[in-house]
Amino acid sequence: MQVVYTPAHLGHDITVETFMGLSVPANEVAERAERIRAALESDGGFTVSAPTEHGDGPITAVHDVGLLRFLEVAWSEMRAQGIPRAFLAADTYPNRSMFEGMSPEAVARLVREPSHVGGRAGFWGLDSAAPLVAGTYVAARGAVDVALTAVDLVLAGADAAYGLCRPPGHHAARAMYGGYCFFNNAAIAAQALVEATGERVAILDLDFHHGNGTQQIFWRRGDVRYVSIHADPDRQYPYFLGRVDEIGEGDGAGENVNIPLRAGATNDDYLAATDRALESIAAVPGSVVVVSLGFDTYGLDPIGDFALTTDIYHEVGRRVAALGRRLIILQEGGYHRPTLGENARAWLRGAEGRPFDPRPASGVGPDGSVA
Ligand code: Q9C
Ligand code: ZN
Repeated sequence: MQVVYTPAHLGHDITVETFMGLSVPANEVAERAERIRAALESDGGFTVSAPTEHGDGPITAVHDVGLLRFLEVAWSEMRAQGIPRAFLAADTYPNRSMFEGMSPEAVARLVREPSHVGGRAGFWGLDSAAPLVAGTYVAARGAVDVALTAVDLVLAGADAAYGLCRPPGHHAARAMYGGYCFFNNAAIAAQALVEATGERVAILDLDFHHGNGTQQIFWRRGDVRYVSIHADPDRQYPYFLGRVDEIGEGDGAGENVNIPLRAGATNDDYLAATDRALESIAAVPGSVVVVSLGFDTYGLDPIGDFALTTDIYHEVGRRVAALGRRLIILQEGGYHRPTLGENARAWLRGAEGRPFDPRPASGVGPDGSVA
């Protein structure tokens, strides 16, 4: 399988994130993508290539141009405003109750992006878990180009392509970044596929977290079906979206399918959910599926609470490929660094119909024990 990767992600070299008001070691670090690249290179069955530049057009096809412009200048703005922080995080977020009683028209007219960069980050941001550093914008643009180049490979005839996107994307909405995500790589890819093929496109989101951004972008769209398996938002980020009764509206009514799972969800729970998700995708016409692939469903993931093992990723990849549709597979989350490479190798080999040949992953045994 062809893999698209760019070292541009290395510029998003974050070391800490904010969690409930405290600085903690960052989860979404550069080592993640390097582990996956190294594992795929050592497999011998993958060819890694660089993305090509696709410009602003595909980004503003799904994102507010204001978000693009903010992310482009946020770092230099922070410096220009004399704020000597190691990373940019918001000061104040516009909680929806701040505007209670105001008509939607009044909110649109009166509430605007401030000039203070801590206010601007609150205006465009969802949470404090997406620290922005000097190289973030270039890295996020690189991840978009990785996704779009994977789309190009499939449109040129490949059955499947894997985009090693970093930073990830599925929490980023039309006019919002957050949850380690800046641009929604999968949504941008799906939109490009709709435009190129004229067909309906499905997005299968297998990250541990609900892809609130992708859901938001296609909420009213009848041409893109979003199907997601994730932790119940009652107990996990993003908390405010991801429930079963979110089915879409207007042309999109019935096109949004959320499958929330309990804490401790097992391989069997996950395979049952996968089959339901695949049934929903098989029910709509179309020849391409964008997969938002996360390994934070893994049993040892530091921020997830499912119990999946490496071998199940091989089976999930196999079942997704058995849909018989072309696949654009894009990396989202997954934070247990020692096993990321093996989990990716297992999934992608499954999707190609190749057997999995487990290798010890950096001293971590198949049961998760650390040597
Ligand atoms: N204690 C993705 O997986 N909250 N994003 C983390 C950790 C933010 C996850 C809290 C999680 C965002 C792409
Ligand atoms: Zn996640």
